[in-house]
Amino acid sequence: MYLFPKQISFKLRFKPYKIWFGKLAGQEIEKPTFNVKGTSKKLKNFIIIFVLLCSPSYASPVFKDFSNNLPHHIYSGEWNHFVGGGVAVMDCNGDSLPDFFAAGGTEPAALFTNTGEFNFIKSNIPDLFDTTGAYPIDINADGHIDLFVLRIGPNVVLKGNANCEFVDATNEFQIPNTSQWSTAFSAWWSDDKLPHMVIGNYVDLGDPDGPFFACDSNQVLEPTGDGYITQKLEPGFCALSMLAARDASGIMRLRISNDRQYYVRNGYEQMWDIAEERFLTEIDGWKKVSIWGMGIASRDITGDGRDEVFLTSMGDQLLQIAQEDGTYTAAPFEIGTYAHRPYFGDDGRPSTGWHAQFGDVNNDGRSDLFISKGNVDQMPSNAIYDPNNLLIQKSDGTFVEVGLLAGIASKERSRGAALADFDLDGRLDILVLNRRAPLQIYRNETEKVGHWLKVKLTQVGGNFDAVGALVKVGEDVQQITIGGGHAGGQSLPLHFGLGSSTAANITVTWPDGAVSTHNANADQTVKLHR
Ligand SMILES: [Ca+2]
Ligand SMILES: [Ca+2]
Ligand SMILES: [Ca+2]
Ligand SMILES: [Ca+2]
Repeated sequence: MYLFPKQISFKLRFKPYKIWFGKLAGQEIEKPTFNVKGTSKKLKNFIIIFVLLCSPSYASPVFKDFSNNLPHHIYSGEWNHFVGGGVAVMDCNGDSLPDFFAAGGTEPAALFTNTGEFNFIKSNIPDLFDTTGAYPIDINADGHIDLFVLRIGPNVVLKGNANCEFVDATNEFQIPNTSQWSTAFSAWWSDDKLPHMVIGNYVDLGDPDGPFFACDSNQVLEPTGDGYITQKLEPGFCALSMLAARDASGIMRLRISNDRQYYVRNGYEQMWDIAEERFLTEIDGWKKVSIWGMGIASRDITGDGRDEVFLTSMGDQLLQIAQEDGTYTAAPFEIGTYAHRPYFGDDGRPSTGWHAQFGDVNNDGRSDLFISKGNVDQMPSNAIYDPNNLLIQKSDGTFVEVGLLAGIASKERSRGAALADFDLDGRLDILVLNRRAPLQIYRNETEKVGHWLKVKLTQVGGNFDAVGALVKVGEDVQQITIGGGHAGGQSLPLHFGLGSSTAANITVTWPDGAVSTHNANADQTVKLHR
């Protein structure tokens, strides 16, 4: 959006504009490259101002609604499908176009194959009911993504092939029968063989005193060489999201975000040390925080290499800043991410947040944040009209809401979602799965965006997609993880916004600690294999 003053006073306005745009873009303003020699001073100044006004401000993302291109699919069901509704995004046929699996609740789960230009077709998969979500993971390291499908009842592993054809491989992969109300998932590799997988469970449906205050235990699936054994992870506080990642200390730990059901049991957010197989306590600097945890997003936004953690909830959405001493501190309110109530409309009741994800939607080099929102169902304490958020990070590190302007403010009860580049133009698009309403997809059509780079790692051995690796592009570091979000995740190349940079240095720390460095021109996907 450009605001031209009615009368431009060149002398007075030149500097403020220069400063304003420079600050907004977070970089030095480039001098105009055309020849202004010989033009009058007044005209020269006008040309410079015009160029400055037309420089990329990266400030106003524009999305176009392509939901009508999607075959019909909703997430449905009664109270036991108030939570869940995740999407898993991956390329399951090797054409680079992201495809996706969507949970259906009491409707059958569905697989959508991306045929290009924002067209999707429903593909055949085994009939699966009572699904809550799914995470892509290549369990057998054959280069084809598999899906761990979360259900109310036995969870299912679908084995993928080169053509988006999935078959039930729960028995073939010797996955134990875990018949609970599963709502969260994460995974990591402790060696070069099979992954550890962890399942977060919600309410214990077998508890005669339930459903309230009857949180089930969680489970770790531990590889034994050729199959798995299960180990209970207790206490469980009704997990709705789990993420195994390097924490603020740089140690691989499992963060568990827990829902409100635990309040009577004095529950709290949990952090489990993977190597030591124990929960952190106050002695470790793990402060007890109690929220209505629904989803986890994680990304370094302060530039110190430590990932911040964003936790969706009811009312305040909580951003925790990773500290140098390995602890987390709640971000100041002024940061602009609390998003505690609808940002427009006249429903002033608190918001309900679900999936959250960081991603640089304008490629200016700063991570932005998408949050899906929606009432549990008809909960009168919370907003019914609760639009999804798109928070753009400014150069000073604060965030500003642009959801309405960008065209992604939906009135539906949103649950799972994904920021992913569905048309491979380098701009992150948005997919949203809704409770009792059709799927939505929005194409990012922002014209003035920065350069970008995507990085995809693969390696030989049991951890084909190099989960646990760190990828540094310029000064921006991302981890390759499985987990987080709300009931769904993605396995896609990492996306980096580069701002005005037309090339970047890439440093990869592979899961075994080996480091490799690379150079790449901007605006492409770099595939690194070892
Ligand atoms: Ca594809
Ligand atoms: Ca596989
Ligand atoms: Ca950005
Ligand atoms: Ca795109």
